[in-house]
Amino acid sequence: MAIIEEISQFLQKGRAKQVKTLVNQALEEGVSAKTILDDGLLSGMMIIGEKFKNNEVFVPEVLVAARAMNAGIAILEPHLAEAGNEPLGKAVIGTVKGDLHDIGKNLVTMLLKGAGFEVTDLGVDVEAEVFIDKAEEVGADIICMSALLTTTMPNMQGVIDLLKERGLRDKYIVMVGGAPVNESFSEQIGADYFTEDAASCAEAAKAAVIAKKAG
Ligand code: B1M
Repeated sequence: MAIIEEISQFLQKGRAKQVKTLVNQALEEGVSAKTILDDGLLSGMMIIGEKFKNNEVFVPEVLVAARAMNAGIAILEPHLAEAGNEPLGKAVIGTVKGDLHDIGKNLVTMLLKGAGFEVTDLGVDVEAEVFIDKAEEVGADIICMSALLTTTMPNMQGVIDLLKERGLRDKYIVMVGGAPVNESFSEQIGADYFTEDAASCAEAAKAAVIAKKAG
């Protein structure tokens, strides 16, 4: 589909304005929000990620591409998040301390909302105390943590350790994810769920909350 390829190309060039126009146009043409996201925005960002790894592009190019990605995602949000009225449960989410990557976290937020959760987004570079204090304040069921750097993954453990210290570990469902995170790391730090992508996270969150509420 030509328009999807164009979205990917403009994203890679960091042209947020064109990305917005084309995303709107694709929606008008009846292309599904999921196809635009997966085959246009995410595939463009994967190409940038590969070039970044190979030193073919650098932080400024990645930043403008990320800005274009977020601009496109913002247009898709109402189409991806079609929640009902009653919240299914409450979640707090953030990218862990030291980590500024937020695109994946924003996608997870959007799909959790779509699955019917009330979500408090704590942003990036979130201290362990903030995850827990906010979860207590809003009466969350789930604490969701995202990490994109191998150096910040251990900060997920920090949140779980602090939950234990405060005698709150069993009160929350703890979910982790992000490109370097995997099932065995999740088990090692004592999280409840690792999921690979935003859609699986939303599905698992829904099942976990329903199971928890059923006792
Ligand atoms: Co950064 N960066 N970055 N970066 N960056 C990576 C992560 C890297 C893999 C690039 C590379 O070398 N190939 C590398 C990490 C290497 C490592 O740790 N092993 C890296 C590096 C090194 C850095 C810096 C250190 C670079 C520097 O300054 N020298 C620096 C660190 C800054 C910091 O955080 N302190 C840095 C900075 C940046 C930018 C600011 C330029 C920008 C971020 C902009 C932003 O987020 N607003 C950026 C970007 C964009 C990337 C890449 C290219 C793309 C990340 C992304 O958004 N992907 C990335 C390369 C890559 O991942 N291929 C890279 C799209 C997004 C949808 O995917 O976030 O993985 P992702 O989310 C997925 C899943 O992981 C999952 O759902 C999403 C899909 O549905 N998911 C969850 C995410 N969170 C979840 C939580 C869940 C469940 C699923 O449960 C709660």
